[in-house]
Amino acid sequence: MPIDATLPYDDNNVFARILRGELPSKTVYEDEFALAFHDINPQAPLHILVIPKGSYVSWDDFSERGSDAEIAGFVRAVGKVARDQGLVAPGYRLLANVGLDSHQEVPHLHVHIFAGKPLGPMLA
Ligand code: IU
Repeated sequence: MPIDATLPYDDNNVFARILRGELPSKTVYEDEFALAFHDINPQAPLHILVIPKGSYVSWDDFSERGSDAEIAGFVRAVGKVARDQGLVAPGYRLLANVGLDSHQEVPHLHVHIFAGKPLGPMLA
């Protein structure tokens, strides 16, 4: 079910539980600001999610309440994950869903990295 991105942060969402180590994830990168792991239901040959360590519902919430250090750290982490995975030359796609119409399902900000094949034109 898609979530309403205007609702308050839910501490029991699945990505909060991954961050607390209560649920496993196939981690590919971690630093002070971000955790990156393989999506459990990949939609491309390589499908990684990058999440901020802070408690933010969506890109909207993060861009409004996140500190400059958190935002810079998170953006740099997304770029580093892609570089570390060797994705810059072949290319990759970033996506962040926000709320109901986007069909955001997990109420903790996540940036999808899709890669591993020509992805074709963007579909709205
Ligand atoms: P969305 O942008 O909120 O629609 O994407 C949520 C993603 O989280 C989706 O690709 C799921 O496969 C993925 N996911 C996951 O990797 N691990 C989980 O435990 C759950 C969802 I629940």
